[in-house]
Amino acid sequence: MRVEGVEIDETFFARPEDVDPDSYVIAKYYVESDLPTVKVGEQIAIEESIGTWTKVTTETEWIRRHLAAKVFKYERGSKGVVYVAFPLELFDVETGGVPNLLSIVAGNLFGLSAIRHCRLLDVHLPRDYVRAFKGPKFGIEGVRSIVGTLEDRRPHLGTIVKPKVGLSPEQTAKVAYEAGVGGVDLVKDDETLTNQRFCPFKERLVRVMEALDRVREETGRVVLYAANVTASYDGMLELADFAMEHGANCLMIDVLTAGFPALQRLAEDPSIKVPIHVHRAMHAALTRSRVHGIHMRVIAKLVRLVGGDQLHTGTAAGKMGVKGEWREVREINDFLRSEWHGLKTVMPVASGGIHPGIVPINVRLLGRDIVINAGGGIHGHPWGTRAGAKAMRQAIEAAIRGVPLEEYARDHPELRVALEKWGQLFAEKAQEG
Ligand code: CAP
Ligand code: MG
Repeated sequence: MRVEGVEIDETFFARPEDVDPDSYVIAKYYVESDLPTVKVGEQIAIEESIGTWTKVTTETEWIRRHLAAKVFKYERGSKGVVYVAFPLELFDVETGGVPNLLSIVAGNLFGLSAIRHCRLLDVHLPRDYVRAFKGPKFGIEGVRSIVGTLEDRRPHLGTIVKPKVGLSPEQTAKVAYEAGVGGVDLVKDDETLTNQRFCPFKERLVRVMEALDRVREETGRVVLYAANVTASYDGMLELADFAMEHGANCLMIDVLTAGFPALQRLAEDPSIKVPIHVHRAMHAALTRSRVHGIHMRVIAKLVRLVGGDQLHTGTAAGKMGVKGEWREVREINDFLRSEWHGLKTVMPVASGGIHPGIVPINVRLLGRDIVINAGGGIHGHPWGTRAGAKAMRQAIEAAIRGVPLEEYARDHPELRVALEKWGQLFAEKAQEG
């Protein structure tokens, strides 16, 4: 058949009204090519379902009828959006999980010579597919219930221990204690710190948990410690088992470098009875280009499927990302906080260059059901970590009460000093790009 002036194999083409969203995984791509987008969609459908570069004699009628993906919606011209529907039967739902899904909707297609650029913008997963996964064990409600913020629902305050590497277990525990007393709800390892010789995981875990027990005795508050178990598969399980046996109350994983099945393995392990904090190191290799790669909203969906309880999704203002991207971050956060076929929610984490001066804009643009994370913005406070944590809590209080920071700072000296040091640094990122 001819569409848009080119020949399209009708096995790989459908009308939008013939695509039932309950029976198809639907991928939305932005593409650039010398061909019309509809032809690019057909090429993706062929490569990622039953075809290859030539007709093969081994193909059967059953295969064609049941397993062919179909291009069914597209923008005219050779640049634009195209939708491809993949029959649910194409996927190994029982054992394949996310790797199989990604090998199909985000697989070979990125390297096809006929396509100059391709960005996977979104993926619709049918209810039956989503329900094959268990999702988060805790979600926002579970995390809030541990921390004790179910009632007031203020943003949580997290800190990344800094310097990101180099402190000994004892020094790390001291920083955790100071941050806890100052008012953080979460202490996390940096994504690059796991089990290095200068700070072995096991000793660090024991010491930090002791420090946070002291914080609890002194203040009555529970502070989570997201201990980074990102490692080889077996190494990760060894660290996680040790952590669970020694009183850990949260684990952390770098989901893209460790892989989605690693997160799923932790989340589905009945002996791991703590929330999982998910860092997205390396995401920008996939997400940063506007024309090529994979959009963060796809990664966010997959993290929710396989059981992350908290996920870094970006900031409205901060050191990472690009100007004006807050609308997309907000949209992802709203997805993580909304109903999705019965799976628990995920608490978004705003991180990267956050300090008190830009807390209100982040809370206003990204929503209150969030973790506001600050490393430099706490440990860089001129009066030290404890005062840094206090200043961040004061900024959060001011933000939720709607009081301008300068006004709030008049009788909150920690906040005043932080504002004097950093002012509105990075605030311009919240403007339109
Ligand atoms: C933040 C952070 C996080 C980034 C990652 C860092 O520290 O620990 O890794 O937030 O970005 O090392 O940069 P600071 P994202 O508070 O000191 O900047 O959350 O966007 O994935
Ligand atoms: Mg970091």
